[in-house]
Amino acid sequence: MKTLATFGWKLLFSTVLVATLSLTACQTETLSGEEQGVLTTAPTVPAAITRNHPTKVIIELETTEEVKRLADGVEYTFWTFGGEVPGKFIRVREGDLVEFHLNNHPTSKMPHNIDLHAVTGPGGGAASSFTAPGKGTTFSFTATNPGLYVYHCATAPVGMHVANGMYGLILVEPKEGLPPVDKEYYVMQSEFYTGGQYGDAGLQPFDMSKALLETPDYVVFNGSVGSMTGDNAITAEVGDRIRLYVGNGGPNLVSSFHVIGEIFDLVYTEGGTIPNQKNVQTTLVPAGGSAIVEFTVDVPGTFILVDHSIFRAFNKGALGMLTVHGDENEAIYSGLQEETVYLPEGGGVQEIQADTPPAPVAQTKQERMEAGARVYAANCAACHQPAGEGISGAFPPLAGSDYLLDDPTRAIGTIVNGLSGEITVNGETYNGVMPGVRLSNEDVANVLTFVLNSFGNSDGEVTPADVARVKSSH
Ligand code: HEC
Ligand SMILES: [Cu+2]
Repeated sequence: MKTLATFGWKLLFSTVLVATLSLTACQTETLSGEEQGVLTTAPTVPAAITRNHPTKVIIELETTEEVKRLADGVEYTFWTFGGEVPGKFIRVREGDLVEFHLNNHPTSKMPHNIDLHAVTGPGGGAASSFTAPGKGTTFSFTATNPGLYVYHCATAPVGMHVANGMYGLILVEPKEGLPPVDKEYYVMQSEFYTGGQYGDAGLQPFDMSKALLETPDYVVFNGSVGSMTGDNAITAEVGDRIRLYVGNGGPNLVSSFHVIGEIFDLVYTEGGTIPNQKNVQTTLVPAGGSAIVEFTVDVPGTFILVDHSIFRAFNKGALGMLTVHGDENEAIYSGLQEETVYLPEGGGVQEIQADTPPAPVAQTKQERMEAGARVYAANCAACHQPAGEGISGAFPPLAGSDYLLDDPTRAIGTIVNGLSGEITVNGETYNGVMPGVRLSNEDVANVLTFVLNSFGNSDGEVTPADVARVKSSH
């Protein structure tokens, strides 16, 4: 009897539960109002949506073709959504009706269209948005599925349109919104395939054969080398919770996204809506895909964003910075506590191979300076820092270095042969190892001339003949 009664109650209870659930599922929110979508340029993200109902959102996006900076001294004809690479960040709410206007600037040479992975329909919108130069097209879609989606151009040859910069992100916020955080940023990785090699100066053409082989010269965050470093770094305060919307435009490579010195507390794998993994070091971001990562910054400093396919980070440009300001927390991170000398047998000065091809011959001091700036950026800045300021205790400064300016000829030997053992620069003692950098006489002359006349230094010129003399006297 008792069993039967319990069973009866359970039955009643589950019937009520099922009825309630199906009622919620059937409730479709009604669309009301209309607004203009606010689009932002990376690394900025539009503000979170506060509406509690879907609306009609009008999005206007313009495609352009323009020459912009890919790296220092290197230019590229980018094809863009909104004038920048990556394209503008679009943010709508689940259930919104999006009226999409794609306008192709009259100066474009190519037609373009848009495939938004957030669209359910042929070509993700591409079938309805083929837009010739000087024309505009309109189509509408309902943002049925929440998530972080890539959009890209899908005009033939598709690979070339994507390789030239035509991609961006659209976030469809779930109805219930995303948990609030202190800072949100937009980071998108992609590759460039250029006629010349990494660092080769001038306007670089697209190289189809490298694209087919999937061997890019550049792998970058937010469209260019250095777009997120130094003064362009993204920032936060100690204690902030940070959410990064990470996309990968490809066209070919998968990104192993990692932040040096941080652990992702939460990852929405592949840009879906379930925060399905905690405590992640590196997350995969597929080509044409995304990920949302969240973490709290506990200590101040510079945290480096990389594709952990590490040559891409340190040799092809896939490196960004997050600068965190605030008070130290020595319990979480002590900083250096002790340094001792460790000299195993067989250790010695090593050599690193420079990755710049022989530069064209510089005639004037001005040409030497320009060529030298590129050699510096590619071979010296990683240690001595972009403005030659060095890093106290590790890499001596070249800016105002009394050691260097006392004897510039000695510096030729330093570059060619490397340097180790104790030296004093501007009163501070250094005892590090600088590997010899394998550069042509021309490049050594150029980089030294550049250093001797930059960063506040203002003296001297070194010629290839000077370098040859030092090499032969060795
Ligand atoms: C891998 C890091 C690294 C790279 C790359 C590097 N250096 Fe150095 N450099 C050092 C270190 C470390 C020292 C100090 C060595 C010592 O303590 O004996 C040094 C010392 C020097 C000095 C003498 C000290 C001073 O401040 O005047 C000069 C000049 C110099 N480097 C120039 C260059 C130039 C030019 C390049 C690029 C062609 C370059 N270095 C690349 C690490 C590096
Ligand atoms: Cu296109």
